[in-house]
Amino acid sequence: MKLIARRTLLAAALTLPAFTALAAPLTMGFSQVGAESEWRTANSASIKSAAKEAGITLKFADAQQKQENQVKAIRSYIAQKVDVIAFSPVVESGWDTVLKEAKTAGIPVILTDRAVKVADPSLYVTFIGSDFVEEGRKAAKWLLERAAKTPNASLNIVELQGTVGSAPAIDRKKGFEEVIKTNPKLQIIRSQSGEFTRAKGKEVMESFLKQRDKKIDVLYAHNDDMAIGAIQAIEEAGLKPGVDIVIISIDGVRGAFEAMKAGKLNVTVECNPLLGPQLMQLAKDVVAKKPIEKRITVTEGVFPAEVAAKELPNRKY
Ligand code: GYE
Repeated sequence: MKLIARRTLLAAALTLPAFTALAAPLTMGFSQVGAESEWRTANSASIKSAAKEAGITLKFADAQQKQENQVKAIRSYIAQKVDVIAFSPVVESGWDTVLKEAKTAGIPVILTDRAVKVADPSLYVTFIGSDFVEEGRKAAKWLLERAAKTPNASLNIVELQGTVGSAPAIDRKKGFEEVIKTNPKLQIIRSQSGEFTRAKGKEVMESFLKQRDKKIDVLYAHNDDMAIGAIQAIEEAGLKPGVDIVIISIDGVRGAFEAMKAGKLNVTVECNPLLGPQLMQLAKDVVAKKPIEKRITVTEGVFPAEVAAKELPNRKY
């Protein structure tokens, strides 16, 4: 018995260095936008659990919606010589310098969720995330169909935009406008940023409601959290959300399904935050120098209030 044990130990010791070299865990530095919404909470949880599952050592920093914090985090990941950097850029522009620094250090960069505008696309390997322009179009198409039922009525729309300069705010506005302009009866009468948060969504909706020059028929919110904040403002103003004001939003988080079940939200366009598992696989492929697609999109649906009760138990975020 003893002999066998000693032999096994010896064998293990002999193979140990090779084994350690092979299994050295990959290290990823991840810079997250913040914790501004239900979507973001689900996204962060997905990234953390997928890293664990994939055996990847994750260094994770929350930038509290500030670009300068993201730049700092990326620089510290470069200094720590991580194997791969992944980040969700809060805004589109202003990344050239720091991404050049990562490139010079030989550290590959993966964009997740939001895109950047850089002069040299070789500054990142790939971008995995939703098609936000398409989400805006889907939101508007739902409204066009609804408007077709009352062809003579004009509809005044107010818009709660996401974070100024962010890819989802720019693209969701663009896609929505592109489709609604096909019907001149649909007009955006006010549009302001609610920074993707409930608190700001409520505050901006309150100010929209106070300006009594025009009746508000429709609210288009770039995410569910702002819509949920706005619902509160609408109720406090003595109006019925979902009835007096039709409400359209994007993400498809649990809170939106609950609001739809309660008849306070009319439709949500899905934007899937569960990007963790795909991101970890990508990181491994990138480090292994496998060929990678430059753009990886996510397939998503549209959920009107009529299906909310049936769909709610199936929701994963
Ligand atoms: O829609 C919003 C979040 O970038 C897709 O950011 C993401 C957006 C999401 O704060 O809720």
